[in-house]
Amino acid sequence: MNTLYLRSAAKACLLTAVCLLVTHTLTAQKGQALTEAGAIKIVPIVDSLEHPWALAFLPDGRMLVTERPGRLRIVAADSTLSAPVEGTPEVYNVDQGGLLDVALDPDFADNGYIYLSYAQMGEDSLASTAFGRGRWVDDRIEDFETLFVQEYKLKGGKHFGGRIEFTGEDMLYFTMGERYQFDPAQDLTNHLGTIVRLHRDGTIPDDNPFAEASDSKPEIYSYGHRNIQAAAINPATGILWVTEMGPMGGDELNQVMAGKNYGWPVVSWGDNYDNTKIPDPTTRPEFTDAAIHWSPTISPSGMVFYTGAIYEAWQGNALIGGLTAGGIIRVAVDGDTAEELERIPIGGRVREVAQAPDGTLYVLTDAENGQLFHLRPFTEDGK
Ligand SMILES: [Ca+2]
Repeated sequence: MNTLYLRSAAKACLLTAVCLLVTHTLTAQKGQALTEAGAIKIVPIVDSLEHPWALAFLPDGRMLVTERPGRLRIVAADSTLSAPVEGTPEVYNVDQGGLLDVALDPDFADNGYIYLSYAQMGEDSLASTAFGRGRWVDDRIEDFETLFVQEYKLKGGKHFGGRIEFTGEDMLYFTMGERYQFDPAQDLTNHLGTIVRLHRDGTIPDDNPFAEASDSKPEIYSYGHRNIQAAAINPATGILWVTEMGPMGGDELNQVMAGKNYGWPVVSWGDNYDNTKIPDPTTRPEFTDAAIHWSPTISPSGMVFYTGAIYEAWQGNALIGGLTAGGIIRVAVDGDTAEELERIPIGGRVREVAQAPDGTLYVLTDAENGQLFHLRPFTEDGK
């Protein structure tokens, strides 16, 4: 081996080390991330949100943000936060329960409807997931009406699910958890661990998969789910995709098909918290298996299929928030298969990911002192 070779090898090694160091520094540095769509700026625009859960964009450019203890706030264009909006429902603010999703009706410009999902308290401190809608009038909600209540109500504050997603056909999907009850997710006589499909006024579509079955809830669209806190329609197919929190490991990304059983708690790619094994989904082909499963867990919450012009490399991809992942997981979806492509670190527990009308992204982090971040390209002068 000659000296020249050694010297060039050492130089290459040094360059690689420097490159790695630079890449790592950029990726980890506060306020920015290096992604396959280039370097992006991560700008905190609102602090002091108490466990924010969901956000939606008003047509005038302002945003609505839910805080789990039961408050709906307006974020103005200058990032100021409003007092709590009047007219929201009472919520069961215990553990994972509270005010959850917010969504504008696809015909909001004509009808002014805003939908809210929440954990609803019943008698004897029993709770279940519910959603309803009211009209947006002068920055408050009028005549809020509950449209759907999960059966049945239970003690405890776990696994409410709670995402609302509109179809292109005057309907919506509402995702729920199994309230940490396990077996009822396989029982079609209740709504635990299910996704329901309803008309926007809460009535039940005639062509739901169990609409004619005598021993099933006619609202149910799919079942055998654990806790679904992210949902988005793939614009390429019009089909719903959801994530599911697994037990110890085994978080899932699923394409949702009418009448299918997704296996919980009979099968899972994770194990129980008491270390008992759960059979793998491949042992029971009658259940629909996940397109992706994650161990260790990412704790998925919040999801959007990116359709903006700003990040061309991400177009058509699912961007999924991760609480324990501490960032966004970018996933390519092709037919009923999916593949993770990259992770974008945010530096907090990501509860919600939303695409703004201008193609930039907004992210909420879940904490007692949660934040709203704006993800945008750097300006030309590097800001
Ligand atoms: Ca499953």
